[in-house]
Amino acid sequence: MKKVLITGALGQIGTELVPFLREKYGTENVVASGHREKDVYTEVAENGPFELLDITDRERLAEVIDMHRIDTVYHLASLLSATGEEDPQALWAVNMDGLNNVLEAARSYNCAIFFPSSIAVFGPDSPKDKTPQDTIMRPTSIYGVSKVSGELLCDYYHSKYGLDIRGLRYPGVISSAALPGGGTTDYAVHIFYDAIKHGRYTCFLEENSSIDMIYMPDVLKGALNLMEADSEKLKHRNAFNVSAITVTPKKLAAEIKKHIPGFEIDYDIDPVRQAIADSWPNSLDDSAARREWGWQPQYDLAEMTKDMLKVLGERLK
Ligand code: AKB
Repeated sequence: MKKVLITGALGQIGTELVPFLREKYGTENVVASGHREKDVYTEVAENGPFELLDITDRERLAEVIDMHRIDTVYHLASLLSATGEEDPQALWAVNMDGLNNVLEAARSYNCAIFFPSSIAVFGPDSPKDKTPQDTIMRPTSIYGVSKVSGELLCDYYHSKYGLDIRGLRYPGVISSAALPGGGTTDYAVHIFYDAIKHGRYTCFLEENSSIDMIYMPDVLKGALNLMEADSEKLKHRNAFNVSAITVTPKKLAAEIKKHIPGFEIDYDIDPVRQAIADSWPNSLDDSAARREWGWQPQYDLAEMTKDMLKVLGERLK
């Protein structure tokens, strides 16, 4: 049986990945970790093994891996694109020093690693539509710079030390259990909360800003399927484009309106996040993921919207 460590376990993805993997591998075999004192009092921490862990603390990371005999790390601890522009140095410390620590610990303890990358690896010079798996990557956000550097570092550790490192380039993630923190695609989550609570939403991106999205059940399934895929079949291993829904704020609002007819959207553009969004692809080509390990998302725009409104509606009652 696997022994898994999840870093950044209280974030948007971790909050749902922890119970998902505990269901699969057994609660005792999935160790969640977070860096804030208050993380100890969360459901994720109370329902199974939990360690306080600051990812920039290399010794503590090695101690946790050693103590729990970890063989697989889902390394989710990361700062996102908008937060990164506020404090590039803090982003570099968490995203790059943190990843470097994980790779070094994985080398010592021979762990497999899941590393989530992002559409942020692409920049204004990348093809805008159906951006290919392998193409020019010159990102202009510090977050994108860290993710493209992270992908290269993971490749290096695979070829130099033979570590089994796999990863996905996530587009915006839509989910109902935990809010995203400090991303450019956060509008696609906030819109649901405000639609349910207030019947209206003020969006910080322009109405026709196109960015791909993916719904949490597909995020979880994708990560697990990639980690369990036959390594012989993986040509790209680390950093597969994945996508499910190509959407703009205007299209998403129209879909929500089908369920909440009085719903209204208006716009108050945040120049920082708009500039980041403008530098990213409109849509991704995820055919390499489909071909090499059978990526097949279940949720399109209509199904995701229906499910989000139902699940979140219950939660916010
Ligand atoms: C962000 O908006 O920063 C993230 C991402 C696309 O990686 N959600």
